[in-house]
Amino acid sequence: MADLAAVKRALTAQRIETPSWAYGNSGTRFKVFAQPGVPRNPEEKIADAAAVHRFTGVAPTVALHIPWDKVDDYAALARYAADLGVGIGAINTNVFQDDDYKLGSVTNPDPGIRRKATDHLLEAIDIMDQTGSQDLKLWFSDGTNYPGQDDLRTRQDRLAAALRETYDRLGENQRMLLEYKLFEPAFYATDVPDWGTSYAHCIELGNRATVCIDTGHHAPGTNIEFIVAFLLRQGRLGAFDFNSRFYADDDLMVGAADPFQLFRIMYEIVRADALDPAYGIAFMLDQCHNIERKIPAIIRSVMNVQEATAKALLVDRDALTAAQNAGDVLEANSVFMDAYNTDVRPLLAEVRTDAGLDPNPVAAYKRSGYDEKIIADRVGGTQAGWGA
Ligand code: AOS
Ligand code: ZN
Ligand code: ZN
Repeated sequence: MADLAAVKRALTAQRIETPSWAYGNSGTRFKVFAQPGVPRNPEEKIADAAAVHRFTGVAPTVALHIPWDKVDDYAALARYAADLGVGIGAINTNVFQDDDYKLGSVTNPDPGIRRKATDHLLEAIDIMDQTGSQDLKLWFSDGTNYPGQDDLRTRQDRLAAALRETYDRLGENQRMLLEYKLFEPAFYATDVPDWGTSYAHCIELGNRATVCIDTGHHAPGTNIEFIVAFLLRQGRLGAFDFNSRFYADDDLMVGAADPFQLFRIMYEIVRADALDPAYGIAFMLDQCHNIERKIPAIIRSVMNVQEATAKALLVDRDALTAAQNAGDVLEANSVFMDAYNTDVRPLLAEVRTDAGLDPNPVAAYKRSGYDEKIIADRVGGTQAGWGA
């Protein structure tokens, strides 16, 4: 049996980072459905993240995206966040929304454009120095649409050069998180398409370069928990971008489409003792809430991660190992499924009550009046940047 007191301690210590862009308007390339009360500036996005933290108790940091969250004084922005009880987390870069990047950013055939893209990555590190952020998150939309369009191997050389320059500028306590994505917006070949490519570049760079797994960035049917287990074993798993998908990079609420997959991923985390924040994995959300209210959706997402984690912590590891070693396939599977099929909601309600929180964060948010207040106060909220 899992030790319940230890399970509760682990759930209390768990940390989940929310993304600033999830609070703003977003949509698909077909339509952005603007919502009332969305943030008009980075400060208001941070205020919404602070609201999520107030009701969940486990989301004390918010990731920024440059230039969507551009301000004059980042140190002041970090102080503003601290006053609201949250910190600034990863700094996300953007080398995908400029006409110059049509043929790529750091892999572009034009050295001038490569310089511009790399300078943006370096600028993001300057911002990290001011916000106290430890993580630089890189996602490149670079790739090609047609066979022969550009030289696949040379593009890897250009990528490696930009990553090297960026990595070398990182401070002692800063890390690089290199995200991969199989497809989109490039359709024929993506320059960082999979975990193996990201991992190989990280190995070349050094210890502070790690892989970021966005759960929506794989081919259908990919065994993501295997990737998690492999990277943990190699010490190269730096972060997650959690979300869920039915078809492509849907960015839906994590745990909504496939809660069993999320459980299997969290089991590998628990198995490696990597849940504790001290281990260093950044558990981030990367989501867009196009048709639902954003703050309760983010609260719901945080709760989904907590539920998957609680189930993973409840796996009877001794019984599982015994069944595995005995080659008892059915028993091993049944031990695993017993944990998944446990209703952990009462346990999480208890954890929240013990922490002085409402046991039902979504209901508490709805009762709080925050939603009505932002709708009344904020007129003309902005778009996060996606679906423009
Ligand atoms: C894009 O598909 C990726 O998921 C990135 O993580 C992206 O940069 C992020 O959604 C916004 O910064
Ligand atoms: Zn992502
Ligand atoms: Zn994505």
